[in-house]
Parts: sequence; C-alpha cells; structure tokens
Amino acid sequence: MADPKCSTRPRLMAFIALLFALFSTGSSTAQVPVLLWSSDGLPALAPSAAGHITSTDQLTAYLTSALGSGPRTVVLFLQDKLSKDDFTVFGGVFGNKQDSAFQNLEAALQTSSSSVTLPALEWSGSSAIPALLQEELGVSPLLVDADTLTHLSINSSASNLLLINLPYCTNAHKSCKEVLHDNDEIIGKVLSIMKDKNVKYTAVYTGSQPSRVISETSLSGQPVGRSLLQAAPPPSVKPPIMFNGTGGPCIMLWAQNLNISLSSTGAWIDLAADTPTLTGSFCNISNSQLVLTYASGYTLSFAMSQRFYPVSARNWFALDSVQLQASSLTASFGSRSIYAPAEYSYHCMSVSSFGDALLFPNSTNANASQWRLNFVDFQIQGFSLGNGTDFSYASDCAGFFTAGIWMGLLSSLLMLFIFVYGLHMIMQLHTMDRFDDPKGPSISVPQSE
Ligand SMILES: *[C@@H]1O[C@H](CO)[C@@H](O)[C@H](O)[C@H]1NC(C)=O
Ligand SMILES: *[C@@H]1O[C@H](CO)[C@@H](O)[C@H](O)[C@H]1NC(C)=O
Ligand SMILES: *[C@@H]1O[C@H](CO)[C@@H](O)[C@H](O)[C@H]1NC(C)=O
Ligand SMILES: *[C@@H]1O[C@H](CO)[C@@H](O)[C@H](O)[C@H]1NC(C)=O
Ligand SMILES: *[C@@H]1O[C@H](CO)[C@@H](O)[C@H](O)[C@H]1NC(C)=O
Ligand SMILES: *[C@@H]1O[C@H](CO)[C@@H](O)[C@H](O)[C@H]1NC(C)=O
Ligand SMILES: CC(=O)N[C@H]1CO[C@H](CO)[C@@H](O)[C@@H]1O
Repeated sequence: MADPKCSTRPRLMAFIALLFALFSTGSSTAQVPVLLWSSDGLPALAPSAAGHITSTDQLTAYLTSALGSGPRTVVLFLQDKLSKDDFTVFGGVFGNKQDSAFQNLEAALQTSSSSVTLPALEWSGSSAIPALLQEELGVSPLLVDADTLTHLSINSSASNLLLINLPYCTNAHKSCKEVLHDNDEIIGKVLSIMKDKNVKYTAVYTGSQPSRVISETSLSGQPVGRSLLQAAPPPSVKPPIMFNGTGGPCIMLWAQNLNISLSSTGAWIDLAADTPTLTGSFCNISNSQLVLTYASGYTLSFAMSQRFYPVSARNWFALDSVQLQASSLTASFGSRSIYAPAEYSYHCMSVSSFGDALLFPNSTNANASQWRLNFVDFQIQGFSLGNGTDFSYASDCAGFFTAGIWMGLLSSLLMLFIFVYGLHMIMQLHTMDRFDDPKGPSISVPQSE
C-alpha cells in the first residue's frame, strides 16, 4: 500500500523547483567575458566605448568575419561560470604577476599573433556561445579532454569545433583559485597538444554563465553620478571636491564624513564640514594626487595610480595611499583592495583604518598606528572624468550582495518557506486517514511522571 506522503513529495519538490526557477529569472544585466585568440590571425575588433556591453548580434557579426573564410578549427574552453571579476580577483592584478591563476592563458594571449577580449558579452543562456559557434562553423561540437585530444586526429581541411568543459569553484575542498589554476593548466596542455599536432586553431575562453552578476545598468554612455547611489538624495547634497587639471576636471571626491582622530581614543574631527584648498594636487595619465589642505591645519592627501591589465583588457586604478598631516607630523596609510576599473569611480560606505579596515597604517611610521581615519559614504575618481562634472558609474566595495539585496532575498525566502510549510501541512492531512483504521496501531500518548 502506497504511503500518501511518499507520492506527494515529488510533486512538492517539482513545485519548489518551479518557484526557484521563477525567482531566479530576470537577471537582465548578466554578462560573461569572452577571450579569443588565434594561431593565425584574427580580424581586429572595432574599439568600443569603455564599459561597453557587447550584444550577441555584435559577437555574431564578428565571428562571421573571423571564421567565415575556409575551414577553421575552434577550441572552445567553456567554464561553468566566469566573470571579469575572476580575472581581477584571481589574476594577481594588484599583487604579484607570478601569483596569477591564469598564467598559461596570459602567455597564450601574449604569444598569439592576435587576440580579442570582450570584457562583457550580454549573457543570453548557457548554451548561447556553443550554439553560435556551431552555427558559424556548421559542425557539431566534439567534447574532448586533454587525454582524448592527444589521440584524436584532426582533419584540418574541414571545420572542427572542439569543446573542453572546465569546472568553476563549487568544490569545498579546493579554493577557487586552485580550481582556476587547474583549468589554466588544462588550457596550457590543450594548446601545446594543438601546437604539437601542427593544427592552426582559434581558441575561445568563456563561461556558460556569469559567476557574479554585477548590475551595470548605467553604462549606456552618459555618466550617472551620485543619483545612482542614493535612491532618494537628501535635498541639499554638498558638491563634490573637484580638482581641475590642465585638460579639465581630473579628480573628484565626495564623502559624507571625513572623520579623523589623532589618538586611539580621542574625539573625531569631521574634515568634510570645511572647504579645503587643493594646492599641491596634480594629475597625469598614470598618477593622480589630491591634496586637501584645511584651514584647521590638517592636510589629507590621496594618491592614486592606474595601470593596464591585459587579461581583464582594461585599465584599473588603485588608491595607493592616504596621508594625514597635522602640525608637521605625517601619518601614511596603505590601502587594501581599494581599486576599480579606471573609467569608473570607487564607492564605499565605510573606509576606515581600524577594525576590518581597508586602510592600514604604514608600519614605517609609528604615529600612524595611533591616528585613525573613518570616511563615511566615500566616493573617489582619479581618472577618466572626461569633461564631466559628475562621477562615473561606481564600483562599490560592497559588491553584489548589498543590504537591499539581502533584505529582498531573505524576505522572499521567508515567504517561500511559509508557503512551502503551509503546503506541506495541507498534504500531511492525508496521513490522518490511517488513524481511523481500527486495526492499525492505536495512538499512544506518553505519560509524564
Ligand atoms: C578531411 O575533410 C575533407 C573535407 O570534408 C574530406 O574531403 C577528406 O576526405 C577528409 N580527410 C580525411 C583523412 O578524413
Ligand atoms: C573645474 O571645472 C569645472 C567644469 O569645467 C567648473 O565647473 C569648475 O568651476 C572648475 N573648478 C575650478 C576650481 O576651477
Ligand atoms: C564623524 O564626525 C561627525 C561630526 O563630528 C559625527 O557626527 C559622526 O558621527 C562621525 N562619524 C563616525 C562614523 O565617526
Ligand atoms: C605622472 O606623475 C608622476 C608623479 O609626478 C610621474 O612619476 C610620472 O612619470 C608621470 N607620468 C607621466 C606619463 O607624465
Ligand atoms: C610605507 O611608506 C613608505 C614611505 O612613504 C613607502 O615607501 C612604502 O611603500 C609604504 N608601505 C606600504 C605598505 O604602503
Ligand atoms: C575638454 O574640454 C577641453 C576644452 O574645453 C577640450 O580641449 C578637451 O578636448 C575636452 N576633453 C574631453 C575628453 O572632452
Ligand atoms: C616618528 C614620529 O613622528 N613620532 C612622533 C609621534 O607623535 C609623538 C607625539 O604625538 C611625537 O612625540 C613623536 O616624535
């Protein structure tokens, strides 16, 4: 006799799966990066605006021109998930280059006669890129790994699409960097096999889906400033501090509070309340320095630099150090992970030099360990301001899971839980039939004492 509870469970699970599917759709701004390189030349890609999101149509047009003539062998490295942030976080961008998880990939991009990087391709489903390549080449993908590839004979007078699936970090026993490093080893191995076989190829590295979804809704060209960050801006927002270089505005800073304290227990002084002079500030193509001198005798300076990183195919700027000067004493603070794409601004709700801090006292100066900085609702941009008088899109230190998203996510999950629990309770009612059966076991009520 079937237990009624057992037969309802699959239905319940299917229903939960459906609900999750409904909840998880609608990530309209998802993008994946696409890296292409070739052993025998690729047509150049028209340069696009910074932060541009490539549409599937643009990629299709490019692939048609790149793969159109004659038989081609394409090696598609399809990782389960990938985002351009992976290159930043695991690519050793602001650390040691030797530390990068993408050494073989970087080497391949550098040694190939041509390479093309699309930092952000609009994501339209996990099989979109394999399907696109299949259509362009007119052949089905052949799923291979490094070992089978060694024994495979490739007919280079016909088109071939070789698909190599790579995992993303899901395994708790391996760090994300190790997974990406292992993938990079596979890429290196496959490329050397292709070289040994003397087959000309075009390689593509991309993800089935984004590993992180960062909303970049405001990249359409016109800079959207603070209004993006403050849904309901207070009526009188003070203007940002702006330094004009020789070619127009070049550094901008805004903060709700620039609190400093000259001892570990002393009172906070809010420098943002005063208007500083900017004497000593400068900016050029690679370095920017904003020096804020206050009438109260404090000088706060921010040093920034930008560099080009080939793998993420863009310039990144970093806030290298913050210096506080008071009555001939200087404390300098190094920064940790205060960086953003150079065409963006950097925003963080709290930048401080104590606790779980983004700024750390530079150990060469003993006084810095006593002085403290605490910047509230801080936004800075040292490059690529154009002639605008507003910040570019902000790269936020809080990342994807901001408080608002957490609140939304948690309340949806709570409602889902209540709903599923209610559904479950209703289904449980069937089991009561059993208690009407006089031949079944009787209900026993445990006696206390
Ligand atoms: C290679 O492909 C071409 C074109 O499809 C075909 O004519 C030829 O027979 C193939 N060669 C081998 C060895 O399979
Ligand atoms: C800097 O340039 C902006 C726009 O060109 C202008 O509005 C502002 O007054 C200038 N500031 C200074 C201090 O020259
Ligand atoms: C910063 O200083 C202002 C003014 O002294 C004060 O109102 C504010 O609470 C301080 N904020 C922090 C985070 O210390
Ligand atoms: C920018 O300024 C820094 C600091 O003054 C200097 O070291 C660097 O060479 C300058 N770069 C260019 C491209 O002018
Ligand atoms: C500390 O400051 C010194 C001198 O200003 C500088 O050379 C050094 O790179 C700084 N260290 C860090 C970790 O920022
Ligand atoms: C900014 O304005 C100046 C003069 O008005 C002009 O020479 C320069 O090309 C402009 N720069 C940009 C990036 O628009
Ligand atoms: C190295 C240095 O500058 N030390 C100074 C730290 O601050 C105290 C007073 O606040 C000075 O006496 C030290 O000379």
